[in-house]
Amino acid sequence: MGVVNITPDSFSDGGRFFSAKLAIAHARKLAKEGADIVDLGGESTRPGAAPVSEKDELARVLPVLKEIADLCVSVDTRRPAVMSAVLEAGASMINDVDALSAPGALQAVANSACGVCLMHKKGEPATMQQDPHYDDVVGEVKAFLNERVKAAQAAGVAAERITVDPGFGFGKTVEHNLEVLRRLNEFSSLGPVLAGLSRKSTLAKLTGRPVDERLAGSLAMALLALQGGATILRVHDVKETRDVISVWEAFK
Ligand code: 9MG
Repeated sequence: MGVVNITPDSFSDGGRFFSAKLAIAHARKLAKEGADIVDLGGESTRPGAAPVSEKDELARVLPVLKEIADLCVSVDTRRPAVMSAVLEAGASMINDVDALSAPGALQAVANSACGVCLMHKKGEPATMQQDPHYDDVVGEVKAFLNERVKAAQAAGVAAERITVDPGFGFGKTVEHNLEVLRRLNEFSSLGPVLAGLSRKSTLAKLTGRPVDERLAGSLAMALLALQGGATILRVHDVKETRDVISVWEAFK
């Protein structure tokens, strides 16, 4: 899954694709490099990011989606109205960092045949990195995801449409992220696992590198996630991650 942020303030690409034209070109480049899915986002979940209205989120995402609807496009959104509009416009998947918890979100997804990613996060993006605490991070994240999978199924979303994601960096310290990564295979009983570790701030803490120098760290994380059973890797550097997958598949 290749990331295309159509935001002026994304942490990982500094708003480089904040125009429909650039975002479309970037999505096509990632698909050519081997992304099976392109993940479009019109709202940054970075701590401190400026809030975006529903109208602006749609104005960012829809023109791009309409031009690349021949690709398998996932839309990263928390808003039911955005979900319905992008599914109508041809999106294949909804990637919700709120795990369909907004009123109407379960129904918006259940009314279509799309795939869905249910992600765990603790707290809200603006404050979630301020001293997050768990007694048992893997147990708590797993219990949350299990509850959300059950809620989605009860609303009419078939199990084979659901992917789960422990939400690396979303209300988790470096130690929490590493513990989840070490025990990633424990999440596979809930469904296929999506892992998003690319360029994240845990890498800043582990390597001391700024965001544009985290490729090697991101590739190491990708390999560890594959080893832990991840079936979708959400990444910025598709070409390089494809090589990691080739090596991993040959080794396996
Ligand atoms: C939108 N977004 C940013 N980071 C993410 C991650 O780790 N997983 C998913 N599913 N979405 C993410």
